[in-house]
Amino acid sequence: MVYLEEKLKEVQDSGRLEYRSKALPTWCPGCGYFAMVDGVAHALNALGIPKENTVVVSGIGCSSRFPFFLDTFGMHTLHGRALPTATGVKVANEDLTVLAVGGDGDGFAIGCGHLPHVAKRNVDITYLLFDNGIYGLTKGQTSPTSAKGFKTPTSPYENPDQPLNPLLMMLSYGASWVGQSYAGQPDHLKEMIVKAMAHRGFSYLHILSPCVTFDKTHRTYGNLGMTVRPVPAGHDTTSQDAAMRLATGGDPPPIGVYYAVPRPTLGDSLDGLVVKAGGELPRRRGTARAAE
Ligand SMILES: Cc1ncc(C[n+]2csc(CCOP(=O)(O)OP(=O)(O)O)c2C)c(N)n1
Ligand code: SF4
Repeated sequence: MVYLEEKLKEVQDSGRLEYRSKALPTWCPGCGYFAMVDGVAHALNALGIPKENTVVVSGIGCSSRFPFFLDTFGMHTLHGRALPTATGVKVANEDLTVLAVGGDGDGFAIGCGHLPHVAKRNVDITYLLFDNGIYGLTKGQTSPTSAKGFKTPTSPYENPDQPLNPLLMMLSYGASWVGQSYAGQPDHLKEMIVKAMAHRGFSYLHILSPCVTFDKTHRTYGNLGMTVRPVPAGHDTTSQDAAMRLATGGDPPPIGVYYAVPRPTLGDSLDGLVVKAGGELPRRRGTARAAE
């Protein structure tokens, strides 16, 4: 009881509650996604980003209910379409802090065609990908990141497919910030969301997250708790080669920052075109950011 009271006081004193909506998450008890709500509220508070300057865009899935649980602006769009919508929001108003969120099905199945473009253009948004290795909302079909051999309600004779490697894909598409975290380590998750959001350019944070209802055998807290390990000390986050080696090293690959390099954003390129065409740049307040 004393522990709970102390925890409640810590949350009340932290300023994070200001970013939470009155809607309570409707996820199954124990779902990894709860940690993401607190993680984003923490990051917005830590970076001093006003909630009225923040837009959270999602697709469809259990994970994509996310915008309801924050007291920011938000859009719950179509399945797989969080990234193009988030790109449009950012292009329309560079002053906004824009987050895209969604599941492995939303991002790497129906929405997969958008990934290379948002990465190569270096759109200045953060993409939080909640990877539970399954379609949760539609009751447990295999997803592009499901393990080979995984038995689900819709693959009772085992999944015959190899999983995709999202970290390797995002690195090869040219994302300027790539990292991984785990919902079962909320302090690490908070720190990584802050780092991803502080990056100027496209940041991709892959978050391993158990679906406690439809996966009792693979991506469980028990299994992840025993296999998740940190990125080795001394890893060079400016080396794409080193980051790719990390992304292919282990199941799961380690948690931490893989790659972080500065490069002009889509907004910078568009500004350049406006100047070339003799136009006038809009007046901007500038997005609040902490030093990387
Ligand atoms: C165009 C379209 N196709 C299919 C669906 C059905 N559908 C809804 S959510 C979903 C997959 C959700 O999986 P994921 O993105 O991994 O999210 P999770 O529920 O696991 O968080 C699917 C196939 C849909 N809503 N719209
Ligand atoms: S079905 Fe799975 S992913 Fe969806 S809320 Fe429940 S535990 Fe989370």
